[in-house]
Amino acid sequence: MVKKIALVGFILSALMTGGFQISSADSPKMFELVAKVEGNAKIWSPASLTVPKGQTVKLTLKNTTDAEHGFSIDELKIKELIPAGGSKEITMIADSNGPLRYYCHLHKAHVGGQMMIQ
Ligand SMILES: [Cu+2]
Repeated sequence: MVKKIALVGFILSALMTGGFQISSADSPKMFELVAKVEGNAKIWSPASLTVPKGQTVKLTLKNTTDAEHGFSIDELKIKELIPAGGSKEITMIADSNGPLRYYCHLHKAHVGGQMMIQ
């Protein structure tokens, strides 16, 4: 009987602390970033993104313009080229502290954004 109570207590505490959420902790968080033209400016949208610290994150980089664009995050050594009208998926782990700047390394005027890490 004492063993049973201890087991129930263990399960309860595991449930309360989220100890059983193994599958959701393992599956990557998905985010989408889009290179687009807004008015006269080329931007990466959204301009700010919050990703979980230390977790695998999948970024889908979409380019809706008619020119090639770059996507870089220096701190994570990410430097990608996304063809006109194309997209690219990258997987990353943000294990440093943010914010990290993301930007297009091809065009200085192309407005990037910042990745917050939480
Ligand atoms: Cu660009």
